[in-house]
Amino acid sequence: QKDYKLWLQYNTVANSAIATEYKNTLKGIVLLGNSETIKIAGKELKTGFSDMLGNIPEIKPDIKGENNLIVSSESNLNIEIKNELKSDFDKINDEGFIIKTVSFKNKKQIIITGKKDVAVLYGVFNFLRILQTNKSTKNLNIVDSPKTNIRILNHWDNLDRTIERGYAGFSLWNWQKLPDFIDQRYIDYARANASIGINGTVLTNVNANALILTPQYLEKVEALANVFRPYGIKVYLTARFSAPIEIGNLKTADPKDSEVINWWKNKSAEIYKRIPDFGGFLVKANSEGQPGPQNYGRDHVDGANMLADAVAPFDGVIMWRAFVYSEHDANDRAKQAYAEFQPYDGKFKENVIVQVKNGAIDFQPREPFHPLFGAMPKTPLMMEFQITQEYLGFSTHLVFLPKLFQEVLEADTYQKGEGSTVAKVVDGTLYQNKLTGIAGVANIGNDLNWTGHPFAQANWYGFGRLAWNPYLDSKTIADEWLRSTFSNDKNFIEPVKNIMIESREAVVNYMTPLGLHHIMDTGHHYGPGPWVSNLSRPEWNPTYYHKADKNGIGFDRSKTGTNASAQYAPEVEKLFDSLETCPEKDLLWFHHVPWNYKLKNGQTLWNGLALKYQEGVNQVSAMQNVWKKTEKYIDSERFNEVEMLLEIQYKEAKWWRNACLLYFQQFSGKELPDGVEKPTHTLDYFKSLKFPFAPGNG
Ligand code: BDP
Repeated sequence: QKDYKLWLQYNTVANSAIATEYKNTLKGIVLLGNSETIKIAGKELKTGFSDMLGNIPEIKPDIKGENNLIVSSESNLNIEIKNELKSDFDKINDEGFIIKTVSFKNKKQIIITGKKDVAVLYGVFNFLRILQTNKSTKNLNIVDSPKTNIRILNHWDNLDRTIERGYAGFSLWNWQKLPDFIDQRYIDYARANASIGINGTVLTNVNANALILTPQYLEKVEALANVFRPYGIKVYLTARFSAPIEIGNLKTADPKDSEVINWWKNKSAEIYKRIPDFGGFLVKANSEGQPGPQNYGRDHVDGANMLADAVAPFDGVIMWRAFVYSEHDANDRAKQAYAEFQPYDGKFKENVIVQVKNGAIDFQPREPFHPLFGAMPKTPLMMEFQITQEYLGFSTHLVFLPKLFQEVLEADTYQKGEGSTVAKVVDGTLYQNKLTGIAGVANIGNDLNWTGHPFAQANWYGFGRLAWNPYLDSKTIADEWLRSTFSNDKNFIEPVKNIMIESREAVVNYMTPLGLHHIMDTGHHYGPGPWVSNLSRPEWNPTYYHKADKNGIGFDRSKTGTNASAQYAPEVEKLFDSLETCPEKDLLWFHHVPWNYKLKNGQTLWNGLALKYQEGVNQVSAMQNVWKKTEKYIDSERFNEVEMLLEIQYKEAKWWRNACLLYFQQFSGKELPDGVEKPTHTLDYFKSLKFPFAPGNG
């Protein structure tokens, strides 16, 4: 099954000139070292060569002749080569690699090296990508290091194997059969992650179950850690704050209680005894009903630092999430995380990193960047992206997320003057933070194709690439991914790349144009529900977010409203605060705008909104037309799957347009403009729809 192989298809190199070049520059392989990691690198090269070129170069015990591929860590390299590469070694960090054509004793060789074996493995995967994307292997000179330390997937996997917000089947982790049964999938998962530089995985849901910390389960976690280790992947777990009560028989989980402190210290020691390179804990505390330090009159700093002390002797890390609600600013959820966390700047221990979602609400199709980025100079902040498409059509909609990720990473916080981008906060260069990271909520399950939608694989891939280098362009990522996953034929790549790049704006247009947000239906977030107003927390209701009325629509977060704009640096605040300068893509995020307001294109807000919904539908229809023409370039299996999925996406885009426009029309009281198709059903019909089959909260 092609789907299963992800971006590691290793298709035969179709262009014979290129294939000949590869064969001529790659006559032998010299693999130095014998760690598991180096063995994996060697195996990967053999698979790659035999699949792409039909033959494996001669495996040589040492460097003889020319045109060899020399694969070795720095320490195993011949001293002369090492000296020759000295200035390159100076440039890389422990996980960075060098791929270079050198002349050694007058003979041309290609070297793949790095300081650690895992860096060599990264180099090998990058080298294979060169072949997969049909780039030249003559005169290579690549020196590349990851820009962040922790490049990690967050699996929201429950112990019963359901996945919160998972749309690709059940959890990969088969707790019942572990530790004795090692599913081949664990290995393939590790390999796929290593190929894009992901070096960590949180196995369990942020809404945590304390049982994972019991010996019964730790034994199983240990088995997974053993599988992942040679691929450079560390295992992390979520820590349920009340675990000392639930599995430790204590009366409290108060972070200042000495028994509690000891319990976590002992628990950590127990884990590290099994898994010496255990990464640490990810914690969701005092959010959405989860227990936390506030239950005992303590704060996030007390909670995080207590856990940080427990793992510090073992170099463990605490990733403490800033996804909280708070009593401050009850009238605007977008302000709450900042209000709660910003005052803690500088108070966390060195091995704590605060994990912040990309936007202040919750993984919407579009949000302005989270105001915490850049606002806590003395605290390492890590990015949390959501790869699983909770609010973006699940695994049925083709939405290329690296475009969204890039928009956030490029955003300028102005916190240290112009050019203080979110990427610089995240990679630590803005404030010289030592600990850095990017997390992605995984979209992976046990579906045959891993991610439900064949194109959702690109989101896993793109996440990994951006975690490695947050400055990469999403177009480059799409290009690489298409070539490695489908074909190098430019008649396929160019049009399909365009639909990927456009797909993000399409979903914004047919779901939440012009800065609208959180108008998805209750609980499961499947489909439109702008009318929903009966949820227990006001800030879970779509009506709280769009605030449509006779006068207009949108959330006034400017200084005439909740003043959320003031959480940004003055330059950004000014931009968002005024109706004239606020980018139209964020208009209704920051302003309550009259229906007759004139948009930049001369349309009234009502007409402009309606036309945006229509544009989203048209974009999906255009995607379908492009896809139809790709049949001759790819396998029929994936062609058919994507074709069916696009048809669903088209239907659902129309559903979104119709339901939202009929609903908002009650307030605007205006006709739909020309060019917008008339809805075929009534508003009551859309409101009556129920979805017992929609995957929900796991
Ligand atoms: C929301 C999800 C919920 C998660 C929560 C979180 O709806 O299932 O538990 O975020 O991130 O997006 O903690």
